[in-house]
Amino acid sequence: MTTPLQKWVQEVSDLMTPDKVYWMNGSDEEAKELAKMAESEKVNGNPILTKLNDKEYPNSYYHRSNPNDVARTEHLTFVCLPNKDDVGSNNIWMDPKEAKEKMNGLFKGCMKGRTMYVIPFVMGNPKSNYAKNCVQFTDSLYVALSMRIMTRVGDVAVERIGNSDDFFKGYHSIGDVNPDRRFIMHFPHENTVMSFGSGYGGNALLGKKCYSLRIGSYLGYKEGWLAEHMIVIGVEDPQGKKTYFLGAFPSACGKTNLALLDPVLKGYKVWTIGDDIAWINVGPDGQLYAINPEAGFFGVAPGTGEKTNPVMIDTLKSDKFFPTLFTNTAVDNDNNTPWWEGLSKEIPENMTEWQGAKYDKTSGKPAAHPNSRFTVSAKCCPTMSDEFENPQGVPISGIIFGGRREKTMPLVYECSSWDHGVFTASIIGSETTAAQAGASGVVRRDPMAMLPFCGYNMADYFTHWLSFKNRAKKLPKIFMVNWFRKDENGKFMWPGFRDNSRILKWMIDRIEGTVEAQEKELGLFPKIEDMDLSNLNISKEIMEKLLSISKEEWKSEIVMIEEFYAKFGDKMPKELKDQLDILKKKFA
Ligand code: SAT
Ligand code: MN
Repeated sequence: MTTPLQKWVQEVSDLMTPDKVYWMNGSDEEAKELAKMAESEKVNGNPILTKLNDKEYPNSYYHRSNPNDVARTEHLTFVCLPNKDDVGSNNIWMDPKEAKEKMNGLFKGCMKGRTMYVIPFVMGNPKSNYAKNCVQFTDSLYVALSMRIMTRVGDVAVERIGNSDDFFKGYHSIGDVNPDRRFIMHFPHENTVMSFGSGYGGNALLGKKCYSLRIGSYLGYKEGWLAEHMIVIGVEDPQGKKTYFLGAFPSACGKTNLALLDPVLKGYKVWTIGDDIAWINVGPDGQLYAINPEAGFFGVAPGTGEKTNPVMIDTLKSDKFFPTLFTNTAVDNDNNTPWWEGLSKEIPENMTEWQGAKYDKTSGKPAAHPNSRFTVSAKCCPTMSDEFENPQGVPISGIIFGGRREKTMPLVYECSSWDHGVFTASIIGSETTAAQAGASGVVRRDPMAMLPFCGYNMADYFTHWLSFKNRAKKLPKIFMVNWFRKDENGKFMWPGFRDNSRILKWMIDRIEGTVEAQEKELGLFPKIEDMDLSNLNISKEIMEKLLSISKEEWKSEIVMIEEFYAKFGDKMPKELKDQLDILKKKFA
């Protein structure tokens, strides 16, 4: 008897006409075999993978992508629900019928001369009721090996799927890596993504942003849960008590550093559960529980160093999983090790830059691409929590939202209610940095850090968030942070990094109810004497500045928020408009 899965794979291979179809089983032997093949197979004259120094970076390989394929391509990413209004102004819409015709045209015969890798995988621990069954195929060995790191690949997914047709269907071909023939099409109502023409993480590892966030958020809307672009951490206090937090930040706000934090405060420890994605359900006791559906990290290399993220450096040097991949970094030829800006102070003498040329230090250009990446298993991370595999997830006591703001946003405050928290999350904004396209220093709104990842109308998404006040019996506290406020001379006032543990401690004290807060226009603020600033050279005056609210700045902020809200039209929930009115009155 043919299962729906087998039938689907047959149909797809009839369309794409690969020379061979290979089903991945997820074993170590298989991974080693595929890596060996990737070392000998060449694309544009380069091997797909090159082995790196096994002593310093065990099990590690280097990959150089096509220079036109180094990041997500939001303008080529579509959400194809039947009804245009359901995707909202936050997505680009295409009629599903038209989108399928387009993709089938591209897919026809695209794997001639290639192997089709069929990748069955589970997002989440296969033992969890919250886990989801998925199958993606690809004609890229790099993508196949990356999927093994980022998801739970193997027969367990085939067993879970059995005779059912209810699984995520991911179509991927790298095609000819031509930006004019590159599309990432989502069909949330059919649990399907079709992606052509890119091998980059977020475009090609379909379990990640495409499924776990865009399709996931849509499923969550229909089924009563949340798929969020969030870290999940457990903070252990000196008595050994653990408090679990979620955290959402737009890019370039130190999200990964917080997920793997080594706290400066004595006796505190941060346990990592997730660095990018959280699936949040109401548990049997009415509290919110989160799992990380992924199995690895796909992180930005530049800026990762002994000072900013020592735990990640240890993770990258671990030998606990095969393989670890480095993409578009530079290579230090004397040691055959990957290198990127921020890894070491000294720039190695003899390097190959990310596009394959000899690196010229005097060029003023970075040696690694600013979006160069590592792909590494969570098994390699020394701070991974025992709770990472817990099928129930972890009970969430606090949700942290943040952005990068030179002015306006205080270091930390707590929201006064669920509605107020959802409002605060809906207005988060971040200033663009030099690493991003476009002008630096412009505030971009990015509600819940989900703007590029919400797979349906964001106004409906806000309504869904608000609904949790009726779904859950006990809700987490919501906090807003900004590590990046500057003084009149343009200097950062807060040390950030490991010192952010001081802020986590205040949040725990608030959750435990051991400290009071002061009510201000924006929410509940810390009293400076309640914050643990021991061994930190920071004046009371600076602390006051970090926590201050400027009426003038907030008046113009409110104008920007009103403009932003207007984009979502009349579907915008009343609760959020009311919150904006309340805020407006406070600064009138
Ligand atoms: O989309 S990814 O998760 O691959 C990384 C990114 O945000 O660009
Ligand atoms: Mn992300």
